[in-house]
Amino acid sequence: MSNAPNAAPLEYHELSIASRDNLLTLQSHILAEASKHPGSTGAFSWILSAISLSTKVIAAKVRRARLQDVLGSAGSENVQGETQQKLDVIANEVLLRCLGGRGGVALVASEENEQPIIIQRASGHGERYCVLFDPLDGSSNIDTCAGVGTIFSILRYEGGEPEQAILQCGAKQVAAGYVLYGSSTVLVLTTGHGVSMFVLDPTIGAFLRVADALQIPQTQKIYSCNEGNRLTFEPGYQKYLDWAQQNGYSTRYSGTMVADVHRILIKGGVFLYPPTKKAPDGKLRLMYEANPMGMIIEQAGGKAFARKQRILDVQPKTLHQRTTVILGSTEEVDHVLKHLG
Ligand code: P6P
Repeated sequence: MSNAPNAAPLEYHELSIASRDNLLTLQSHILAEASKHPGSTGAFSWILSAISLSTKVIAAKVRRARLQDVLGSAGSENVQGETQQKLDVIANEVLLRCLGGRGGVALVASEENEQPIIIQRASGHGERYCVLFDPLDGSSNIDTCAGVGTIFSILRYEGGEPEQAILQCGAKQVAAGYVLYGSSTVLVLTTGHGVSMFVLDPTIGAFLRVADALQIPQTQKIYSCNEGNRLTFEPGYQKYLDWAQQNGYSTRYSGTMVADVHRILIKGGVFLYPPTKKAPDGKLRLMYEANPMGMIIEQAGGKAFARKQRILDVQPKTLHQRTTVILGSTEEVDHVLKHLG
């Protein structure tokens, strides 16, 4: 690259890569996606922007939790009968506050609230959406500084009473994503056209895109499962675990779905939460854990099943219903399904 006086103008490809790679923020990505839908009102973009803002606030609170004495139990239980961590309540309130002010939101539903919350019953025009979320997945791991996350799912609001309007199968999601508060703060998003990944740069307070059109490896000898429940698994799952261990598989399990699924998205493998004696229908929630994760994994070229049924085809009956989960690399999911008979 010449800087000599009177040198010919530079071509863009002659610039050094460092000055050429464009800094693409989540905001720019959202606007670029919106520009592909000329008739859009921008409501969908506003919702994604609210989720971006919320998760930046949650990330800041998670990282200072021990310093600000917001670790541990809030002394209350959520609708699941699970002890709420202080940060569960805080994260939930942050999301409700940020989404509550956005015009395109008709309803929100949270793991922490028994019923959907009506934001705007009717508006003059344009698309409106239902936003579902698990505000702080794996929060019991906060005290040990392990990864925790936020999971979200976006459906169209197609009218009707909230309790029914929100009960749509996962295949009708218009967007899904999660934020992992791990060694860095990573946001993974799909709007149905592939999977993009962003990392929060705390020095500028922006999510920067680091990958687009993410593809999950088709195979990887890693399974992620809480084997403490193994003796209560149905025989097919136990046969799979025997087969995997006889074929040199490794196991990785953190107890936070977002962290375990993110590892599988990046490295491949299979995550499974089989039925157990304590959770005969599975432990994970269909609407705001399995469905969004299922959409992301499928968009990345993987599979997501509840026993022998595609998770995104399951017709929900209640907002907080639970499901079993087998998701990850196509070949690895097939190995599990083969043993279920
Ligand atoms: P177990 C966290 O409580 C969670 O909902 C998921 O994030 C995680 O995958 C699962 O439960 C862990 O459940 O029974 O293995 O502790």
